[in-house]
Amino acid sequence: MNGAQLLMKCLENEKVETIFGYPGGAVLELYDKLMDANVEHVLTRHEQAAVHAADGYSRVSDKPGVCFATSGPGATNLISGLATAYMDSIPLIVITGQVAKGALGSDAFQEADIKGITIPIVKHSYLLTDVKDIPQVIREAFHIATTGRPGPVLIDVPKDVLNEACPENTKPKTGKPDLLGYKPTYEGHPVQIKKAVKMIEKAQRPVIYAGGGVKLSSAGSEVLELAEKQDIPVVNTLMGTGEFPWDHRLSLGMSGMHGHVGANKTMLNSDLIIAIGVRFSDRGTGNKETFIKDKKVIHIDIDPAEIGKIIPVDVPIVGDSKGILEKINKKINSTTREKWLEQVEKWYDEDKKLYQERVTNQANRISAGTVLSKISNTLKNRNEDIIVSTDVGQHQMWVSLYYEYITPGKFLSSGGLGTMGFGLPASMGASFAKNDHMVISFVGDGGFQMNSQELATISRYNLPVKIIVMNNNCLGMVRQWQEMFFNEKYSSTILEGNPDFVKLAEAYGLNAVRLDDAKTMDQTIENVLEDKNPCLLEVRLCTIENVFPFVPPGKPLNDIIKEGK
Ligand SMILES: Cc1ncc(C[n+]2csc(CCOP(=O)(O)OP(=O)(O)O)c2C)c(N)n1
Repeated sequence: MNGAQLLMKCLENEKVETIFGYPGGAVLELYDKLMDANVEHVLTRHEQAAVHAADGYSRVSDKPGVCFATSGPGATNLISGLATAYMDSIPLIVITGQVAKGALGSDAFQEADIKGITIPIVKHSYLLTDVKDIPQVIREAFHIATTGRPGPVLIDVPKDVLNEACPENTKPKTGKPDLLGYKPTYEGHPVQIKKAVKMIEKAQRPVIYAGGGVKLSSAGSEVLELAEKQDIPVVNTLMGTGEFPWDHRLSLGMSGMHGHVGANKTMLNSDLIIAIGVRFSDRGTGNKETFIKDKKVIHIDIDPAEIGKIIPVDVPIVGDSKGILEKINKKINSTTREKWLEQVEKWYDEDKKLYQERVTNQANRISAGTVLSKISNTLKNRNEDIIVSTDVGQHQMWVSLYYEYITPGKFLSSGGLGTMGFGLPASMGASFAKNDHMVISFVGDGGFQMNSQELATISRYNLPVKIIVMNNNCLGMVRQWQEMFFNEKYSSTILEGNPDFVKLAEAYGLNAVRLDDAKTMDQTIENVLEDKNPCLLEVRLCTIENVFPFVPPGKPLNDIIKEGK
């Protein structure tokens, strides 16, 4: 048995079923042995797409995504995907080929120090220089990627290590590796938990702020129990989307720069923020001083480095959100908060009215609001598991504002890095993980073209992905900032020379249709959603349609621009 065979055996031992990747010289031996292993390999058309697909696979399953690439350019094409996964705490195992050990550091053909390059954007990394270490490194990598705060782990393997014969009887490792200095905390300190219970019971205007950590720890039902027991409204970050029932009386939706007015006002006027698995990103907090003024903060997070990083915290609880909330829920009394909720409801209704009016006023034309409301309303009447993904830009924010029907663990978006080009390959990966689910992939015309070559992969595997290209013929979000903050100087944001997206999809063998007439909107959308095959819907939007509400960067969350000109 050689290194490549042993590596594949170790991956089988970790129950890996699907690997996304792209071959090359340094991984020829690995790809040779991959064909004999009990693992499906998905050949994407670009390494960036492979790593985003592995990421999408991981986001909707309880497994880390796995990705292969060759040395040099193959490895460097993974960088955006690694950084995306790192920022959103997504567990990945990324295996890159490397030049032979003897050539390391010699600027050999296709040599890049990928371990060095990626140090700030991985949870951990290895240069695997001894075939004997393969079982230990693979076991450790899976352990590190999936425990504590999850994240991507990179393993760089020189090609001679893949070819080398292993000592007899070398076997994959099982069990929990004992790693010096790596002991994630899960339990939460009992004294802090007690303090949190008291603080919540004493609060007059508490709000729960639920982030991506709620999804990662599957703590949705515990958040729900706490909210109901204590009658606390729930606001989510972009990464927390879908974890709290969207139609619950206590649900306020997303807060922050493009958050709901009701959610933002509730956050600012609360006297206690119960932050669960959030990292207080600038997009969420707006002006930090105003954000925390006159309020206490309880922060539950598995990563101690997050506590106090951005804002001061009164009760820090380090550990797994689910277990900690279970303990809080056991200890805490039930109560009702009529006065606070009456006020919150007023803000919420005011906000809702604004949206409903906007959608009603736009009923005769194709707008983000009308299209997304129509898709959301059609799908919520079906009893179906649906995965929703977005790319980055205006359409991403429109989805979070108008598309209501998102269920736990079924929302994919690049929240932290905001990586254009993420959406299409991520939805592809999600479709491999959950092949019985419909996957809806909302993309802008800009971001779509960053990885549109993956239409080939979608077509090849006949993945039931519905690609909704929100085509406004521009880099909408950047154009909006130029309109609002740069005196309408539209520098390089109009996408002249876009292809015919319908023809492009058809060229890859996909069904495709264009929506450019409001009269046909309902029927066109219904037809697309009925289609069991992969298909693309191009939605022709007006270039000047902007996203509102909008809290300008660095401003307090109540400094809200509700409508455009
Ligand atoms: C890889 C990458 N490059 C640049 C940006 C900066 N950026 C953020 S949003 C945006 C515009 C996106 O345009 P489009 O994909 O058409 O979506 P829209 O905003 O129009 O919905 C750009 C260029 C980014 N987020 N990611």
